[in-house]
Amino acid sequence: MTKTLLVTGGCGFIGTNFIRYLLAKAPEVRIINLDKLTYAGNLANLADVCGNSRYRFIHGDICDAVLVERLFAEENPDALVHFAAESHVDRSIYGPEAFVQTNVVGTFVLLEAARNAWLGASAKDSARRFLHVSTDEVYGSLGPSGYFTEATPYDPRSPYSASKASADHLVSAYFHTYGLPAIITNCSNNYGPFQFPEKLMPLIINNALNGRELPVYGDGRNVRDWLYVEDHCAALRTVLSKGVPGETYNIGGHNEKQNIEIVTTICDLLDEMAPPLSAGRPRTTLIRFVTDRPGHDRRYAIDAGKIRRELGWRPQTSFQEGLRRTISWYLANDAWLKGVLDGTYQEYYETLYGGR
Ligand code: NAD
Ligand code: TDX
Repeated sequence: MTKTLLVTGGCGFIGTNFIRYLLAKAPEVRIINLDKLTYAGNLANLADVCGNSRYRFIHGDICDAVLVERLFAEENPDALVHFAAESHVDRSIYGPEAFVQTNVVGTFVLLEAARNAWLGASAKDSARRFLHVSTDEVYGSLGPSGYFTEATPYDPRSPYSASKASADHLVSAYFHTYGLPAIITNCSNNYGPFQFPEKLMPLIINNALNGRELPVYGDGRNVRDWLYVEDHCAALRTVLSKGVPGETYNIGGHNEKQNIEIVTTICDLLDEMAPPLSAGRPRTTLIRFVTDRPGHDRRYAIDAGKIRRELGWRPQTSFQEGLRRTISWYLANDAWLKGVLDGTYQEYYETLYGGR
């Protein structure tokens, strides 16, 4: 039986990978993709699937309640997978308003539309799902040891993570108050194809390819837990089919790395895989330590034991393999990279890194 999924933010990094993953692996699924096409959304990511009868694109804003309600009435989706967000921490520091608007108000609009459309279906019995894709950043910052579990209290530190935490609380409230069959996932740092070059990995790949400085914040010893994006897509598919409404699932790679290690590994791989810099200069010589990000969380690490035990998901891609695949993708998709590095990006880069 065909299932209709309403996906929000499907033209961004994870949404694109998720849609491509489902179109390839889940023939029973039909996807409606609602995306505003902000700077982070790129229609070209899905150009090759736009003729697929299992795919429909709608250009629009999740904050537009009339549009969202019309889509629920027209398409009668079985599930919603909510990716749409302002997602970059540094941008939230310089301009928090859009984060509150899309991440909090937008999520509220979707919740209201789902509640109205699915009214009467009890959370226990309904096959509907409101899958809210969130982040480990809602838990705040860890010291040198320990892990975030689903029971870790929320302690967001940036406008981005505060807006995601607010959205998570609203989703949870709609489960408890109205019985909306909602599930929340909190995932660690993703990497892979189609990631916009404001995030650490693609920014470093792009700069290192072009012989530009590689900005590392603070002492470079902040730790992130890196997960290959396809493993995240598989986890979300598992949660959609087996997850229990009202539950939260942490998703992580058990793959903690200091930022400086990420940057030097990318440099070494590019020296091996890409044309050399002039005079064979190693790319690590481009590294520059710059002023730290305000409120920079020191360490994130996920305990993904619950999703492993209860739903049987675990990551499949080793870090070495994932990083090689990511770098190969950027090398093979030079035109994509050039396409997103327009004047607006140069302005952003200058504002953020100019005087640093
Ligand atoms: P992204 O910034 O690459 O993409 C966001 C997408 O949402 C873009 O296509 C954009 O056009 C769209 N969008 C933004 N505002 C919108 C609006 N008002 N209406 C409709 N569409 C809108 O983000 P991403 O990295 O793909 O992240 C997707 C989701 O996963 C986000 O909710 C993010 O918080 C969460 N997440 C990301 C990571 C990560 O490492 N990237 C990790 C954990 C959780
Ligand atoms: O130029 C840089 N230099 C640098 O040292 C950039 C862009 C980042 N960094 C550091 C900051 C972080 O410690 O690298 C680490 C990773 O930074 P980002 O790629 O900006 O990711 P992060 O802030 O960890 O947040 C990401 O993971 C959780 C995503 O952007 C979020 O959307 C997700 O929720």
